[in-house]
Amino acid sequence: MYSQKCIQCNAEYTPQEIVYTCPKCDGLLEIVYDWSDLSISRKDFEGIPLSVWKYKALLPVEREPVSTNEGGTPLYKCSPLAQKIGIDTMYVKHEGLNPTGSFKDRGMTVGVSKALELGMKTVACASTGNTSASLAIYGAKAGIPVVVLLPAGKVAMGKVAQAMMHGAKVLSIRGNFDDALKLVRELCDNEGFYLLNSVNPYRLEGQKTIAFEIADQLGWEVPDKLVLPVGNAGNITAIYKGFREFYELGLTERIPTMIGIQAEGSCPVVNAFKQDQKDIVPVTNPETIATAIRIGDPVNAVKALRAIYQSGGLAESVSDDEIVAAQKDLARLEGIGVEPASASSVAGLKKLVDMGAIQSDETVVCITTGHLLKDPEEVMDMCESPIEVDATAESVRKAVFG
Ligand code: AN7
Repeated sequence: MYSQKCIQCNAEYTPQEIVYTCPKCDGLLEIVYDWSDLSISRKDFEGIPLSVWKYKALLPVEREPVSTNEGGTPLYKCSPLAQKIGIDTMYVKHEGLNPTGSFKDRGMTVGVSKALELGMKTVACASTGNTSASLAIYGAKAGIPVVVLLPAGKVAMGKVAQAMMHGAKVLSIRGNFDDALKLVRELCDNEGFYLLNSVNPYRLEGQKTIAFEIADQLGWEVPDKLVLPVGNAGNITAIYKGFREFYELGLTERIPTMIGIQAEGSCPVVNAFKQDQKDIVPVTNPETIATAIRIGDPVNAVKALRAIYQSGGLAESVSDDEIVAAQKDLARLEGIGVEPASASSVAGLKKLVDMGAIQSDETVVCITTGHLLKDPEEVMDMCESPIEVDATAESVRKAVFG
């Protein structure tokens, strides 16, 4: 049993109602469950491989899901990187190893399954890239049309390639992500398309399984600090909800502190946090090398700030240079290849350790949200180019030894 509940006025809507925000007060909606009849213990999860659908009992889908092996991502213990940053114990949960190379697949397997359950005929989203790539594959698997609106010229190449190849209708909007999101919301309202941005509360239910998996992978312990990039602010909300639910079900003993990281040129949530505000003032011209989180008016900001305040967490910004340095550290010290937005979590951790906001004996999990191959152009700009040489042993030797 579950319903869609407004986080502002507490109005409740049935699972079948197509509402993305509260029709009464425009507040954000959250899926709330009545689990009074549910008896669940750690034993119920033993011996079952990790995946989003391992936790089906805690997800709002009744039908056979539209699924393609999402979730079950590794939690790497990172010793050289931890040492460089100056902490004892650090893990990286690499969400870049999902089917399309980002955490969005967790949300889309639930969201597109729900779209079919609700009888929706077309699904749509605005995207900085990863959401569109993910919606494209789940739409393809579900056999329904997909429409995606992207900010023209600001989406990493790998992501556009995925949306195109999997058969989505790809529109390039002459505007930024925030413009595209406004337009797709209008399109969905007017045409009856199902909106699968993270304002849709069902999508976030899939993403909360990141928290479930971390607890599962750490033997039902939770870390002290959870650090992740924040763009449209859905994922931080979802992961906090997941940790809260495990705690409320008695599966874990506490909830980690949630730490959101944004890029300096695009940090409305950080600004709000630093001024002790419950909502953001949008940033009008967001700019960062981390195009995935180039978002000035995050739709889930109110939820994200609640997650941060309720967990005793914080929000911090990092520069593009810090992001690229962290991306190289992940790649070269740990063999973990991520796109720039993902590296902001590690850049943020480093900054917070340097500032004394995270202590060296605290256990930290950083989420890396998307794979390196999403944005090959950024790599070409930021790394030394291949050295072209003649096909002779001598010129190869010269190039290697200088
Ligand atoms: C790699 O694809 O918003 O704070 O349209 O692709 O939940 O929005 C992407 C977001 C972090 C931020 N890391 O997550 C989109 C989109 C990567 C991302 C985020 C995104 P949210």
